[in-house]
Amino acid sequence: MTMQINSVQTQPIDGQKPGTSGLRKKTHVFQAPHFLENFIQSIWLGIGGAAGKTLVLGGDGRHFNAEAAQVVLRMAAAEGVARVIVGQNALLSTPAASNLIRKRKADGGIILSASHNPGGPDGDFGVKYNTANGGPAPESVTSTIYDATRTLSEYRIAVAQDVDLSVIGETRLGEMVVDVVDPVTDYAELMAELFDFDAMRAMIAGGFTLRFDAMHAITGPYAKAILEGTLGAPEGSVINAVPLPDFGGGHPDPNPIWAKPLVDEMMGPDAPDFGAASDGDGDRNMIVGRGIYVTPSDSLAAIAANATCAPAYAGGLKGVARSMPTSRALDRVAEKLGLPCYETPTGWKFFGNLLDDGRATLCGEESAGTGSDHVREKDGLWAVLMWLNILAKRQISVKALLEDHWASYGRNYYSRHDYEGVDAAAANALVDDLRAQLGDLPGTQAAGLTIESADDFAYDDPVDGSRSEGQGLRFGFTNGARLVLRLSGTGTEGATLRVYLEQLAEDYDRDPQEALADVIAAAEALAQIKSRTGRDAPDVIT
Ligand code: G16
Repeated sequence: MTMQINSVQTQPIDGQKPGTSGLRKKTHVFQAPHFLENFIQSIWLGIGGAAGKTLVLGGDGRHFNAEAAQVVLRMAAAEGVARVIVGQNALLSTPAASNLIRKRKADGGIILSASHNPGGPDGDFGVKYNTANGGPAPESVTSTIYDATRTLSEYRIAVAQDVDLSVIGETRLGEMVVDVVDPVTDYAELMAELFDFDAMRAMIAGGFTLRFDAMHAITGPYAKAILEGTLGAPEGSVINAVPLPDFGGGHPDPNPIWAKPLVDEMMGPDAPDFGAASDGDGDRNMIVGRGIYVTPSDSLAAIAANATCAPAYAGGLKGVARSMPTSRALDRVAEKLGLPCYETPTGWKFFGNLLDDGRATLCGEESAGTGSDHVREKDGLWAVLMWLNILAKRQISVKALLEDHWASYGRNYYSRHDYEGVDAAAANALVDDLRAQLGDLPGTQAAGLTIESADDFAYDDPVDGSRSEGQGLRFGFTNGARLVLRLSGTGTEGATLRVYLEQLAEDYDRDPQEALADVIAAAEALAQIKSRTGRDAPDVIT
């Protein structure tokens, strides 16, 4: 029986411009008539048509994930997509989706997630498109998708029952094959290829204790299978392991604010040896040792310095890359190892070309993202396993490893101050006014620090020659401090002002906020953050 396909008349909907990582909106916005459908049809248009293609589909399980997946399937069937590989119950972590796209040689994939943003009816939802390399669509593709959203007049959707996504195996929606796969299996196999699971198993069998907080988000099943199942960590090592549509009411962002219970436990008297957490869709990570929190920038640098502990990286790294606001701790390691070190704009999509071109093996961001060329997304559990592999090989605690690292390389004291939900006009004015002064600032002082350089970061991709401008205001100071200001591209309410603070030092035992006091004062002097945002203090300090 041929399937009925409806052509639905529609109009462009404002606000469908993809941000740092796909399109993110309040869930109710996505649920409004035609919103999701318009965006999906625009994806088909933006990728030059989906007919005959193979796509991967999955999401982080948040509210509206299951319904949205059915819409995508019906629209894919209407478009003539040949095959959709979908995670059971429409679940896939972002790195697992990236892996499936690559492994199954799919043409691309749709990931339903607003990442670390809260979920639920009053929370956020999101849609990302990843290309055939497994990575987030580059700006050339997202801008074509956006253009399509502005002229769209019709979308096509099949009239059909929901596909049963609870059963693994192949089924059909009209002519289209729907291949329901276990979300964990292929990913777990990949991890076993990369890391020395025997050494990690032996360490855990020898009494090494760990706690992984899945924050009621997507990594629960992955962490249970790998950390408890394969590596033998006792049951209960993975906590909050059941993914929930509202993440249990929590904010699934692995940082000391939102994962406070874990950090408190790690600072307490009965702390396990190792603590970690991941976010809504499984691409971010937080690493905590007994008595010590590891900043994402330090984690990246420590991984770079010790990557050869893991079999997949034993031959050394080709190069490393970090986003511009990420601390320059990585640069110090790269210099010592004689590796190229790339500085890209915020957004994992900018690493794709460097990874594809073999210029970088390891990439990371201050926003709790670390990953390698094994997939084309940042990968939370990968970072956790990398740390465990390093600790198992070096037979050292997290604290000792970090102190050893700082003793050899010096310490880049680092912190990010976020002002969330700020009035968008005020936040834009703050940045615009500061941008207008950039040319006059070098040589002047801000709160006693002398400004050496000031610019608006622009990136020229060395692989495809594309240029991305307006990526954040950078200030270098003569005392080795650095300040970056930019507006987040992932928020859904008002604007989020991010202030990134860094101070190079040879000592390593001061409190970061104290060590950064001068550059914090300089930021205030330059940008009048308090008066312009109406805030006394940041909402989140990482
Ligand atoms: C996304 C991007 C990251 C970026 C982060 C923060 O992470 O994938 O590359 O660093 O947002 O971006 P912004 O500072 O613009 O909010 P995720 O985990 O949300 O996908």
